[in-house]
Amino acid sequence: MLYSIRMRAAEGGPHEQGGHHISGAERLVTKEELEQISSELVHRALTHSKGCADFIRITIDAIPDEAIHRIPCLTIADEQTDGHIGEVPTTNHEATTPPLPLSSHQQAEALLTTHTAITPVAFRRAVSQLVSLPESMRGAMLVDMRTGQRLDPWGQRGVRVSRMSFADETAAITALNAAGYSGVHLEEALVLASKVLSAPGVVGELCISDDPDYTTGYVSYGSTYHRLHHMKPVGSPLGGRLFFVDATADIAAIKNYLETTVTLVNPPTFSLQGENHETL
Ligand code: PML
Ligand code: MG
Repeated sequence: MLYSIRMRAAEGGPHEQGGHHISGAERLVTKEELEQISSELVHRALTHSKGCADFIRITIDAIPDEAIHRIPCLTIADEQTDGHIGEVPTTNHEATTPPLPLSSHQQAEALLTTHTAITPVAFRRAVSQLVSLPESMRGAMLVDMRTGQRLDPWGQRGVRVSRMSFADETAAITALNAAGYSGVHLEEALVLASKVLSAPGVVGELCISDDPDYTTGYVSYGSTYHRLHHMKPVGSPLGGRLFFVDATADIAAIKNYLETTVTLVNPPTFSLQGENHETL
């Protein structure tokens, strides 16, 4: 029997009463792990770079074995960018041989629009909606992959991906470390991104962390997760997630799957081992 343990924390009161979101995290764990993980999640809420929580809610539910859905882990790719975030007006990429790397947002656009049906117009419109919000959303925005129009009606809450974990966290972290990857941001994002792309109708994701000191984000599509550095300025608390979907997709079914289906992600696999990809 596994237990779902979920933490959400805010400053200035509960989220429902206007509190400012500080942190959210979760795991699927055994009974023996519950006390240790609860204490780790409380510690995280009290020491977060976004502030010190004065509201922390921990929810624990037992999960029947037959409710558990297993999925593969996305494969990690590290993308080279030129160290800038967006447009770089002085660089003429066409005239340069070999071509210089793109900025992080240009590379994100190139990856998603070359390998999926997401259009450049949709990418730009969706990213501009995300980065012009006054405050980060708690969940993700669902956007039309052809137009970039927001499709979900859930305001600042959006869709919150929940009830997921690595099937064997020790094996997953060992495999990540052996390939030169470490850090809770990457571990949790890889689980979440794997679940997101397993939802019917989702063709791609873009993520910018809302943690002020963490500027690495990613795009994902198919079976791959592409890490991108410098996705926002250091110190910015603005981030979020965009899930690109086909306009004909069933938005309520996607939300229901992402929020409620209990999902275990198999450990990641790597073809090349041993490079150094230090993360926070
Ligand atoms: C978050 O803070 O929720 C997003 C973390 C993105 C991790 C990207 C990476 O390091 O691969
Ligand atoms: Mg965060």
